[in-house]
Amino acid sequence: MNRNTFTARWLAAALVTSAVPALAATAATPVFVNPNTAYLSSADIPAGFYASGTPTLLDTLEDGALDASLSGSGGSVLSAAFAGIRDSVDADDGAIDGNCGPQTPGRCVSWFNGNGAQGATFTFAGSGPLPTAFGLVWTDGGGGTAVTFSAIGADGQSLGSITAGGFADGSNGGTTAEDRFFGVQFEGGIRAITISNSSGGIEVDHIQYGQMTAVPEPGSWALMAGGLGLLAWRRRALRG
Ligand SMILES: [Ca+2]
Ligand SMILES: [Ca+2]
Ligand SMILES: [Ca+2]
Ligand SMILES: [Ca+2]
Repeated sequence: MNRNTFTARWLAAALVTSAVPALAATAATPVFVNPNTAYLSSADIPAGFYASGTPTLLDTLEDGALDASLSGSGGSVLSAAFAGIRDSVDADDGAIDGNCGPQTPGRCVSWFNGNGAQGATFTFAGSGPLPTAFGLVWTDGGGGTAVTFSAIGADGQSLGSITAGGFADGSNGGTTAEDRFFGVQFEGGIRAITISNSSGGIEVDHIQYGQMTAVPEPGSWALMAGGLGLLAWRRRALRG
């Protein structure tokens, strides 16, 4: 290795090293969360799902509408005015007490589709970068149901799916111990997520997205840009 090659390699290594501290672990291939524990409030978002620890958006639906940064298909918001069966995330009525349903007036809004096999799809419609972490909470479905959660990437490609089941409690009265978080992380960007049941209807809540890796601080970008400029200059110098 001659001196110039060594210098170029050192510069490249220094550049990579300078960028690393601002970034968390990455997922070059999609990573699906195993929905094996109950989700009773946003405190039950799996550790490490979002780089900052919190989502960019968490839509509890309690304002009666899906956030404008999302479009939803397959079902609709089941408002608090609906006197029938509703099944929201437990904490949405202000207390983690084993239920969140029509027994709490004015609270416990969810998303429902009577056609669980069609399921519910949520597509990012915001102006910023695509989410790299995207999820929701399954709150109700048929007792013997298999639940399938899938995702679509930036180019419309399938990012795969996960199927789980055995947690439905056979009640549609707003019980919450069965409720499960389904999510996917992918550093290439996630355009949409879909969840479906093998039978019966489906109900979901706490639709949410964010970033799985930290966005570099402005200072880090300046350092990286400066490093790239130096590397380009050095390469030109080597050719000259
Ligand atoms: Ca509750
Ligand atoms: Ca809710
Ligand atoms: Ca439930
Ligand atoms: Ca249930």
